[in-house]
Amino acid sequence: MVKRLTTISRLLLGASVASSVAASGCGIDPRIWGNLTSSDYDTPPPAGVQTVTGVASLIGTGGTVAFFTPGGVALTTQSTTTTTDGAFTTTFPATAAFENTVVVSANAATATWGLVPRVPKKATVYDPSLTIAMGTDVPNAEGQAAAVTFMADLDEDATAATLLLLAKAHLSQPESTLASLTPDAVIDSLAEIQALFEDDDIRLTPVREMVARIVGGGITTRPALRPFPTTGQSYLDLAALKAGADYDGDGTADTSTAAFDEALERAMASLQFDVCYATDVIRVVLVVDFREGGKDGNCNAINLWKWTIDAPDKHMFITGSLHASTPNCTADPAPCLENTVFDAASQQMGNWSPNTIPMYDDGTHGDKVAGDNLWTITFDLPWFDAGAPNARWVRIAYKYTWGSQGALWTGSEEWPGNQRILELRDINGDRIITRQDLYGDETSNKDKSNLRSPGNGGCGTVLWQSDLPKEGRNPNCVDDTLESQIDTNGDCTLDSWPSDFSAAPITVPCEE
Ligand SMILES: [Ca+2]
Ligand SMILES: [Ca+2]
Ligand SMILES: [Ca+2]
Ligand SMILES: [Ca+2]
Repeated sequence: MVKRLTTISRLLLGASVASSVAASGCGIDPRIWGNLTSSDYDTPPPAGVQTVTGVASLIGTGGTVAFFTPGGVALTTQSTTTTTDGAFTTTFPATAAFENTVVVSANAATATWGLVPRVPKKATVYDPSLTIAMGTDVPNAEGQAAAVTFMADLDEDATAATLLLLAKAHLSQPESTLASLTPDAVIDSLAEIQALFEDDDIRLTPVREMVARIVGGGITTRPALRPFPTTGQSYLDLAALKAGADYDGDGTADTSTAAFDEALERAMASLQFDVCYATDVIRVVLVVDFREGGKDGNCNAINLWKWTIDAPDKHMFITGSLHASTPNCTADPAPCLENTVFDAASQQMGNWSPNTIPMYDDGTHGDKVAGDNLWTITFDLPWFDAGAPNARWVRIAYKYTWGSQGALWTGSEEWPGNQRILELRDINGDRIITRQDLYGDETSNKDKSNLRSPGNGGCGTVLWQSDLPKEGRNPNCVDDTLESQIDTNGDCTLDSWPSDFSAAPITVPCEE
């Protein structure tokens, strides 16, 4: 795909971009480019990076700076070190959006925290790269720069404010993360905390003073606050305090985290926002991996082209509907769906018209990375909590097609005659249903003619997992009908929850 640059492309791009064209990847936006040059089909420029700069003056020179997703996954590519007076700079790939990123700057004795609410991805590769100073230029949803003055220096107060937001989500019921808040909600919440700090609000003063002593008071042997404690664990790591340390300032050495935990709880009660989830609708993210080399449930290589014929203009579609066995209020007791709701949801999924509902590999609609051949679609589907795992939940059926808009089934479908089935139960507690499938995998949730071998748990068909345990069922039937982990390293053992998507749960205003 690398071709010579035409004169017109040089004029359009300018010399600086043109000089980097040779190093770019294919697939980011070739159609736009093809139209511009009409006859020539040139490689577009690379998407490049967005730059984030910050200061951690308390940490000083030579400290570490680590970045984490709101759920606590380290973004190792972004990690860096501080230079003079704690300044740091890092870059994020502009092909994906990074929301509510947590920053931890540390030296041997202590650590301070901050938040970067939004690092946007580029809508097109021709967008200019941004440099985002943490305190002054955080882009909001409208793309305007918002000031988050606190974050100009990751000091004691930036740490306390970050702690309050992390804890507010973590300690909510059900437990959550800052992924459930929009970046603008985080920007607003930081402004709210800043106003409370400026007013010396007495509800926040105790925890604010404790954080200042813990991170800046020389009473620790190593960083003593945990940004991502496990359930039930304190944010304060008592073992990191020096012997005789007095973190609450009452003149006596502290031997428990109780004072800190109580102060944090009191401060959180002063914050307005709560995280509440919609109860009648759930976000469903379906990702299909169309890369060569995937292995199926028998650990055999998948042939993408067993039933599917390739052509230059093809891309990924999905079609499906709610599954007929979903509890229906005309026949089943509550919880159930009304016919009108059932029909509307099925329509949303394409209602089994092939090649009408496109999937996305352009970084939109929940797709994380453009051009990586992982195709994504997000549906907000009617939902209810059926309670027990062996109750019937909302169920969907679907199939992927590699086709052109409006084409018929033949030569575009994964396989003829069967469908994939999925029950909308949130197994990993993130309030999203995520399912990452391998295109053409006939050993997974393919319903009727399933090729999973008996030795790998197959019996020729798939049973709903929620129909377990039921008398008379073949104990050897695969029940791969729920969101599940995926195999990320090709060893045929499932190891990780899907993370190559960009979606947050559906939140609603909490009732008073
Ligand atoms: Ca004390
Ligand atoms: Ca993708
Ligand atoms: Ca989930
Ligand atoms: Ca694995």
